[in-house]
Amino acid sequence: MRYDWTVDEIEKLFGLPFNDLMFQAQQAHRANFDANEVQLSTLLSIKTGGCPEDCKYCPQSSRYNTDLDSELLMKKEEVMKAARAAKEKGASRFCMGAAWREPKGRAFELVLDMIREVKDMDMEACATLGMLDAEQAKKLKDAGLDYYNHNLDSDPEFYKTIISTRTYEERLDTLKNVRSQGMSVCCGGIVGMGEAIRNRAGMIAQLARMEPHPESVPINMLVKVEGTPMADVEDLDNFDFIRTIAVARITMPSSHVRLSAGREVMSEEMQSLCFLAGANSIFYGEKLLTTGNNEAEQDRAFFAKLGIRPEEKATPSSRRMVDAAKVESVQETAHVG
Ligand code: SAM
Ligand code: DTB
Ligand code: SF4
Repeated sequence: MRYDWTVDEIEKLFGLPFNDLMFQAQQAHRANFDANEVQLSTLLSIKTGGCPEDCKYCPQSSRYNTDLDSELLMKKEEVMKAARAAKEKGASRFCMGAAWREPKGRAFELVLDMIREVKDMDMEACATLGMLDAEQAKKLKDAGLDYYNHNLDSDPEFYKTIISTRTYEERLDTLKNVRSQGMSVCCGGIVGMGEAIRNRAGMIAQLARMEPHPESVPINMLVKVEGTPMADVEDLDNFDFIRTIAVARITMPSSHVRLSAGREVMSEEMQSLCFLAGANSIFYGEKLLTTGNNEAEQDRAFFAKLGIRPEEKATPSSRRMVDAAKVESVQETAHVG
C-alpha cells in the first residue's frame, strides 16, 4: 500500500486518457473487492439546521437564507424507528448527522445513548457531529461507534475559500482523535464547488497520504441549494466526477469509495460509470441529511439491472477471514512469481 502520493502524481492520473484511467481503477478495485458488491449506508439528520459554521455549500448553516428551519435534537424513539426501517430495507450502516460545530453537554450524552441502541440492533453505527477532542472520541468509541465521518471537503488551498470558521488543521486534529481511539475513519469531500483539477488532486493527496487510509471515502457531488452562496456555481462535467472516483480508487485501493451526495440528478448510466470507476458504497434511502436522494426501491431495481448485490455487514470474524485470505493469496502469488 502506498502512502506517499504527491499532488503532481495524482494530477497526472486525472489527465490520463479516460479508458486507461478506468482500466487502472478496475484493476485496483478487483484486486481488493468483489466488483459486484456495494455497501449501503442510510443517513439520518438527528439535529437539523441552525449551525453556527459558515460552510458555503451547506443548507444547514444559520448564516444563509435557505428554506430550512432549525430543529431540536430528535427523540431517541424516532431515531430508532428510522434505524429499524433502514435495517429492514437492507442498509448495513446507519449514520447519524448533526448540524453542530462540535457536540456538547447533555445532547452529546443523548447521542451516545442512540449509538448504543443502534449497536444493539446489530447494525454498523456511524456519526458525524462536527469537531471532536480526544475525550469525546473515546466516549463515542466506548458507546460502540464503528465509523466517524468528518470530511476534508477540498484541498487546503480551496478550503480557505469555502469555510472560515474552522481550519483545515482542526479537521485533521479531529481525524487524529478518531483514529487514535481505534474507530474507523470516514473522510472525503465535495466535487463541483468551482475548484480546479489541481485542488481535486490536492484533496485526494491529503486522503491518500493518511496512514492508514480512511476506511470509507465519500465523494459528494455538490448539491446546489437555493440560498447558499454556492447555489449558482457552474455545473460540473460528469466525467470530472467519474475521474475523481477513479483516482480515489487507484490511490486508496482497499477503501470503500462512496458515490455520495448528488445521485438524484445522475442518470443510471452515469452512476454505473461511477461503479465501474470503483465506487462501492452509496447512501441508501430517500433522504440524505436535508436534501433528497433516490428512492430505496428505485435503487434496488437499478442494482438488479446491473447484477449488483448489497454488501453484508462485516462481522469482526468475517473481516479477519477476508484479511487472512488476502495474506494467503499474496503469499501464493509471491511463491509462484
Ligand atoms: N456538521 C458536521 C460537519 O460539518 O462535520 C456534520 C454534518 S455535515 C452536513 C457533513 C458533510 O456533508 C460536510 O462535510 C459536507 O462534505 C457534506 N455536505 C454538506 N452539504 C452538502 C451539499 N450541499 N452538497 C454536497 N455535500 C454536502
Ligand atoms: C458525506 O460525505 N455526505 C453526507 C454525509 N457525509 C453526512 C451528507 C451529504 C449532505 C448533502 C446535503 C444535505 O442533504 O443536507
Ligand atoms: Fe454546519 Fe456541518 Fe453544515 Fe458546516 S457542513 S454548516 S459544520 S452542518
